[in-house]
Amino acid sequence: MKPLLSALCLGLIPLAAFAQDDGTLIVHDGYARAANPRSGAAFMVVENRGSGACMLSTVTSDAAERVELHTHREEGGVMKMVKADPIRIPAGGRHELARGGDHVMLMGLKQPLGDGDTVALTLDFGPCGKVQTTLPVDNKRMPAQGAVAH
Ligand SMILES: [Cu+2]
Repeated sequence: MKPLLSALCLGLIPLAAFAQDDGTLIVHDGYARAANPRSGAAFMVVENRGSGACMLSTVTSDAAERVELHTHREEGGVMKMVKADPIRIPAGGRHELARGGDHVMLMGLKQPLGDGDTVALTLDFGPCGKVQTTLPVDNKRMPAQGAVAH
């Protein structure tokens, strides 16, 4: 009886020790830019290194009165900016928020976004948790090739 119990314990403890889910959602290559003194947008790459899909549902920031996930959609031959549905990032996948595509919209900026400023964002992935990131403001950065202007 005793040897069997110790074998079970030895087998279970290492599993529990590895049950961590920090650092599975990575934000990189992010920056924010002004559209005008009252609004701006943030762009970044979100990587899911976890073992399950995660949904980016909302983004919050103290820098603006309202923060929304936006995307561009073609309507009647015109590219329009509309509110985006939650963005699903599969396990091992990545999602790019880029100019002309999905982006974080900052509306009602408390201060205009100047080069060298930073914007702190909280990305809410629902059951996958929240990720905080601080992005530099870069108004001079050019859109990636093929992307349309905001
Ligand atoms: Cu927008």
